[in-house]
Amino acid sequence: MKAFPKSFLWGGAIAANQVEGAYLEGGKGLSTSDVQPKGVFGDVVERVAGDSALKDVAIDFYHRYPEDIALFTEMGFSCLRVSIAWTRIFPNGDEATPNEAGLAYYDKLFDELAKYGITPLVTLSHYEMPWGLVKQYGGWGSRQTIGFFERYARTVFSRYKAKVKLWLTFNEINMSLHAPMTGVGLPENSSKEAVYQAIHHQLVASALAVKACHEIIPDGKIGNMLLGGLMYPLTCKPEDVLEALQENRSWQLFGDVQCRGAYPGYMLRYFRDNGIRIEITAADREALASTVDFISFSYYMTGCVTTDKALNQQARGNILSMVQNPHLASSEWGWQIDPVGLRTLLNMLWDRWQKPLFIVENGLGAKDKVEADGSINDDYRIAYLNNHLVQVREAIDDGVEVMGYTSWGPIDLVSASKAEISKRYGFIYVDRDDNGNGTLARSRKKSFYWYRDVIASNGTILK
Ligand code: BGP
Repeated sequence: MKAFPKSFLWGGAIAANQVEGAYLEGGKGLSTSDVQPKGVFGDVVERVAGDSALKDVAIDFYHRYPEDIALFTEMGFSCLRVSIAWTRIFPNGDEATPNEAGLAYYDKLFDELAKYGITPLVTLSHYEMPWGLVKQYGGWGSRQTIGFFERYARTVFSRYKAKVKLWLTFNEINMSLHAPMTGVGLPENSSKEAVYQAIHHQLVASALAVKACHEIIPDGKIGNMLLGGLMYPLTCKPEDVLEALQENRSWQLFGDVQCRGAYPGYMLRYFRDNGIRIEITAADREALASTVDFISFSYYMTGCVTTDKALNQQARGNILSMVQNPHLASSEWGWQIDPVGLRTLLNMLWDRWQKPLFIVENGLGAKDKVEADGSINDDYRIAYLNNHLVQVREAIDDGVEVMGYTSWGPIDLVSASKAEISKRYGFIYVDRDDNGNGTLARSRKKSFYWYRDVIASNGTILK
């Protein structure tokens, strides 16, 4: 009978810069997210006294986490994916010693999770890095940033080794190709060579974090995190099929390096063909040999590619550009909804790397309507999640090893792409609008009760 394994982790995923707020409290430094008030593709706007942005307060998780974790517990979460804001620990990024107030904050957060038996899954860097490192060193363009990151990773591994056993290195590491400021701290108009060099530094840093985690937390596990950007050929024309293969390799590259410990031949050819010269030292090669224990990824949509320019009507997700699939419907934000694609992707990743998989983001961003009696009937969200989870169960039945599922944004939060809150993902509604108005009060949507029942039944009520 098709079923989720007993050990399957159920929960939700959030990121510090999209929920915490308190952007200057507890000695925190400015991050790239703090200077991109309009989201990951937005311009950099230097902060000046008296200015404000939606993310400065976000949903005030920094202060309200006990209430929110109690609500997650009510839904039966066994896992919560969070990220540590690097700038709470090293405000400028290059300090010799960490900021104790920042370390103490995450101690309290992890203790709160432990109180309810919720396993934390912690991302070291989710769409933010110290702005100080960008300004003074050129972000990941500088080799020195590898050392700063390793110091940060070793600091948090040592501090939380008894509390956190599951870690992720960089959120959607492949997105740097599309949003270089958010990904690697480089200006949007940077050359391909500069971006790939910065990505190389980040891949080395990721591998050094894997090594450090294994040394410091022998019973821990550390994974990578990919934006699972599955692309289909628009037609069966051989050129389209080849195009899809290459497009998928543009993100699989990251997994290939992180799972196999070296650059694949197709990438070396890409560098050669495009005149891209990357400095890869002998020490880098040695570092890359530390490979991840498991693979995590986000999944929201799929897209198509073709070599036919006339058919190139662009559809856009938050990160990737793609051609529309005539067989799929789209969300209000134009993301093409494809539950079956999740089964395909899980099988594809399993076949390719043979490492356990963790779906650490999936969900539907939608506008919710609060009824006069305060209820929110988000049947569209329930349908989206149900249909995707059914395909996860199919993949498990196919023999794919899946560790767990954390839906994106179990509580409404500030979106990454546009920095708006009206694009809601939550089971829990937060009373705040795009202009920052609202009480920040939390309330349960219809999907809250549905997800609670899914978890309680370990997925058997899915249809
Ligand atoms: C992923 C990011 C998340 C999250 C999600 C939804 O790419 O890892 O941080 O925000 O997308 O995207 P958005 O917030 O733009 O709707």
